[in-house]
Amino acid sequence: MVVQFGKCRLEIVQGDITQQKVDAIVNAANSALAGGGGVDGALHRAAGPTLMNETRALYPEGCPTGSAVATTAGRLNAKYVFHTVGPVWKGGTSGEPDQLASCYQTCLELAREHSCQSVAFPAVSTGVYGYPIDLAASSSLKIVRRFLIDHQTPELVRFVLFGEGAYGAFARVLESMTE
Ligand code: AR6
Repeated sequence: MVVQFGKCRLEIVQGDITQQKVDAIVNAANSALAGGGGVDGALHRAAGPTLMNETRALYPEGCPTGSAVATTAGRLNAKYVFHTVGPVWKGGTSGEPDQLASCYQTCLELAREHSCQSVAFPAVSTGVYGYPIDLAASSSLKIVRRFLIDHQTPELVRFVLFGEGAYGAFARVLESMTE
């Protein structure tokens, strides 16, 4: 499903984020940038050791929740990986929505700084970190839509959702944005 905001395209697809051919792929990392399971494990495996070598050298103190840092992309079909750290879901009253929005905002700012015209995001925080998928879909799409309308860059933002459930949750929110 695709929605156009001016000259920018916001797209949702079901698939594997490691297979995307875009300027930047976003990783759902942890604050130590220590690698892990889910998207993080899959991206490190597909990219090779470059990611870990660079995060260790450039960001030895890790990355705070709600922020993001950039590395090159090793063997992935991308120029950069933006490692963002989503909030752990604690019921929704500990600042999780703002922290999640801040992940997307920071990644889109990094895309602008690095002249990236296409960015692929996973549904940050909705796996190991337990963020309810419907709430994540709503917050994530809202902040991305706002950024695209305000800045008219990057040309393409693609959410790559891992299953039908996640795709359906994002599709329902995106549909409501076109009404
Ligand atoms: N492509 C697209 N989406 C995927 C893929 C994939 N290959 N694999 C999983 N997902 P998660 P988080 C979906 O757990 O919740 C790691 O250990 C998954 O179904 O990767 O932010 C890190 O090191 C879910 O919807 O990220 C951190 O410690 C979404 O991607 C922690 O997990 C995010 O799931 C971060 O947890």
